Amino acid sequence: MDQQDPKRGRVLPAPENFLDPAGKSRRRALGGLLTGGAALLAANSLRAAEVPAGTPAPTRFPPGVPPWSQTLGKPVGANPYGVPATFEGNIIRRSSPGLTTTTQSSVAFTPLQNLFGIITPNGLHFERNHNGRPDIDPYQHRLLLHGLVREPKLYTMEDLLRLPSVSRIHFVECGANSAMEWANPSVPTVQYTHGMLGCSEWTGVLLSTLLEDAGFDEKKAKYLLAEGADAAGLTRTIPIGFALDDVIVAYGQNGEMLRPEQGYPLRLLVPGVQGISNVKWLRRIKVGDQPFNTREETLQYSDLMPDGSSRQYTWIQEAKSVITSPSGGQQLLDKGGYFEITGLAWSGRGHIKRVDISTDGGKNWRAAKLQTPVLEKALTRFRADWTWDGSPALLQSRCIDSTGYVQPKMRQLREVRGTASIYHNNAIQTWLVDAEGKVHNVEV
Ligand SMILES: Nc1nc2c(c(=O)[nH]1)N[C@H]1C(S)=C(S)[C@@H](COP(=O)(O)O)O[C@H]1N2
Ligand SMILES: [Mo]
Repeated sequence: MDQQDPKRGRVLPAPENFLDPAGKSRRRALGGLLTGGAALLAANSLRAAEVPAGTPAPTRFPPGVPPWSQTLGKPVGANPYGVPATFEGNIIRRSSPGLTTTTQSSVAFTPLQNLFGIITPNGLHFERNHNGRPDIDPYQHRLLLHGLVREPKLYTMEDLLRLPSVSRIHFVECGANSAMEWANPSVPTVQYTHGMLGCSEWTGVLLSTLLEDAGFDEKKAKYLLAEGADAAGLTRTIPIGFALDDVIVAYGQNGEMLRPEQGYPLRLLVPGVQGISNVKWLRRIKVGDQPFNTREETLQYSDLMPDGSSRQYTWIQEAKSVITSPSGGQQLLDKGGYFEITGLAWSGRGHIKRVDISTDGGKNWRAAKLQTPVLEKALTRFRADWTWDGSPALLQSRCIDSTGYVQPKMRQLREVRGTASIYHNNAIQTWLVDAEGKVHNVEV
């Protein structure tokens, strides 16, 4: 592989301003390895492991016959459950220090800057819990379906695994994603601005299948209550329209059982709807005729408007996009030349129709290429070629979804929503590439 290949390795990864102690020791370990010929690795394979300051510029391969070409390799089966290469050990979920007062009611963000394509690897899917992560024995877990039904049902996991299944690719985005950015740009990297976002192939039973199985009251049923088996007993109201459309009672995530962090052994997957409604560790669904007005839809998860009123039941995640590379905290490796701009777009209302890119803060726009297939309520990867002239540039992406909705500027969103909001910030993100090639979170 030639490090001069313009498509690869022209962007250095973000410095880890927010590393936890474990991350720091990992960084030191990598720092020790990334010297001499290993700098090539830094240039080629990585938007990955961190390259320490002072690492020499990449030299052309080969440096000689490296040690790994001179010995017998590890046995097949050395890793019965595979893990990423040691050199990729710095690509991890991260918590933002000081953001939450406990580590149980907290969040760890997806490293969007390091990922390719549209699927979030299971070990890197963001994790947001209100009361810590329970460890559930699937043999003892039950799902109760009751309320306005002909016959209440109690399902075991075996029961659910025997029913007709679907597998669909959908994003999950926390309603509070980008919440820190309402007043001004405040966090340095895309991991923290947009990393409460993941996209997986979810497998399970359509909720409509279960509702029919229990004989729900088609005339009276208007809303469902979904409840988690964590000690938070987290509950959310789901309109029956969503439930009969595309909601999945999911047990699978990217081909394997759900990870404990994502709700093992069972979660609700409500495509396009804010994260909180995707109830994890799902244990109960009650069919009712009116909204349930739980704590998580009154005290929390409502939007305080400038006139003092409060928007309630704002389910849908509107169209949003962000450039993931180059992005905040990264360093461009050359002072000019070819770079690929790439990022993600998504809409809770349908699919992404177009993504436009600007490199001058929104004065001029051109269409990016969309990775196909473009899926409903899923992440869509976009890419655009960019030849940087070496002067400061303001990178933005703006998406349009299948309903014709155009992603707003921060200023437009604030005019309607004020600055007291937490949830549903889907504004255009700006990254400033300064003359040194350093990338910063800014607003224009
Ligand atoms: N039972 C339960 N479900 C839950 C939560 C929780 O704390 N308990 N957190 C919610 C929130 S706020 C979000 S954003 C999503 C996050 O899903 P993830 O952790 O799989 O990324 O789960 C939702 N489902
Ligand atoms: Mo959330």
